[in-house]
Amino acid sequence: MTKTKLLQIGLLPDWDQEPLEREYIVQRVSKLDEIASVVAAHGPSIRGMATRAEFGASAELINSLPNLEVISVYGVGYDAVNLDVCRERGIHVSNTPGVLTEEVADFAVAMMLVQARSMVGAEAWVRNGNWADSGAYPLSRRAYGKRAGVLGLGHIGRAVADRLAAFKMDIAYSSRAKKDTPGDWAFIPDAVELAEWADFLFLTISANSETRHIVDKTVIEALGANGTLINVARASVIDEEALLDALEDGRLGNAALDVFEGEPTLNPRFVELENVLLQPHHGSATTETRMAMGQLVRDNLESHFAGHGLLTPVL
Ligand code: 8YV
Repeated sequence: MTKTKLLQIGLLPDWDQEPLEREYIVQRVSKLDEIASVVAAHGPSIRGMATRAEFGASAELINSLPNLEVISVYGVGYDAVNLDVCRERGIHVSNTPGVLTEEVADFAVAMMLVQARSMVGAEAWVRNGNWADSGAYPLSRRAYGKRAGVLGLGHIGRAVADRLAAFKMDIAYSSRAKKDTPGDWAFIPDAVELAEWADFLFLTISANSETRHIVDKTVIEALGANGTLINVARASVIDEEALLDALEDGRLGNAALDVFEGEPTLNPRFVELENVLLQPHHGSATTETRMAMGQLVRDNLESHFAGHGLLTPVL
């Protein structure tokens, strides 16, 4: 039987690459600027696409593949896939929800603790001999018992909040609608009010045109000089210029960020700051979770091409 041809955008670990190539003819591009030549050579014969969430699939790319049927996204976020064009063209889209929820929640909580307890600076203090030479490291800040605001109580937001509840933190959340939660969690729909209330504000909201820059200057200032902003969602949910300004002049106390505009290249202003924890978009990046994500990408493709529809459809 002739194998189906796939376009793969972004590199995948060998444990995904090998089974993918056993099943399909894979045209792989590691960078977006390599796409044009692959499309020119193979465009009409490509029926499926496997793409990493950060690369997605633009309208231009989708429209250059006239026989594309399915896009399987490696990641839960599908903000980089042009869903309008997929809808028009009847292209099916899947993502990898569920398998990364707990992992990203662990990571978000770890970022809070690392930042509150100044663990990065404290580690350097030990390594560079300051502990022995200068004595104790400056005091850090408490996390347990404080107020945690969760902006976006989807699966990941809920998993974060469940963990924070175990830290005896007060929980409030913002969501489109009130959710079924433990009775003492407060529903504060307005982002500014949530930020005003919170000591730690977690961003776990989906990125789309409605949530773009939902964390703007007003929200950042409401969180304030004693507040910490933790972003495991997408850079687009924050007005990054406003964030940098506020971190630089102390209107915002701290931030812990896993996502950046233009990543993997960062605005150089970030690296000058001592009150921000910078992480390379790796909230889901454990071997266990990445294996499960890769499996789900392949299972979705297999189910589609077997005529059974997608297992975790977005569209
Ligand atoms: C992935 C992500 O790290 O799930 C998402 O939406 O952003 C991450 O889990 C990344 O997109 C994998 O390439």
